[in-house]
Amino acid sequence: MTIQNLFSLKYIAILFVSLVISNLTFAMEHNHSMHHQSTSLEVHNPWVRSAPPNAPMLGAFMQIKNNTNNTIKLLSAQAKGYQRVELHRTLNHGGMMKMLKQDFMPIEANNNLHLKPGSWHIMLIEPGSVPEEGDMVMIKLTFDNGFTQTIRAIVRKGKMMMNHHHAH
Ligand SMILES: [Cu+2]
Repeated sequence: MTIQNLFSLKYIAILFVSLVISNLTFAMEHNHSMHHQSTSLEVHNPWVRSAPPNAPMLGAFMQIKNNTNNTIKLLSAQAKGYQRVELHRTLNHGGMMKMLKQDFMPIEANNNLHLKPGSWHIMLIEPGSVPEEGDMVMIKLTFDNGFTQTIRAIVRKGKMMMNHHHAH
């Protein structure tokens, strides 16, 4: 084998390796841009139901979308200006609608959890002052995958059993 042949072999090898690397880089960049298009969790239409100025608590509602292949749990919610924030679910107990405190809210893989009146909700308890219609309430959500998100929920009117008969 001549020196020239050896050089060209080396050149081909380098060319091959650099092709593989550029393909890898492309794949990584591609994944990266995909990640930006759909985040693992999305929160849509957050709102707080308006209440009288002396209300001891307010309900917060939203849709949480899980774009991953695993169930994600909402572990807690926090809001400044409230003594306590709890995760609640309203359930029918022998004809009586009861609110029960939950340790977490499960958001199933590739699915939506709809927080709405008469169902899952976030309970904002003992407000320093009750917000008015049109106000924004900042709520920080903490999930079990380490993800946190602070959302701005608008205060607006809502019927007690809004969308109750709407099938999902
Ligand atoms: Cu409640």
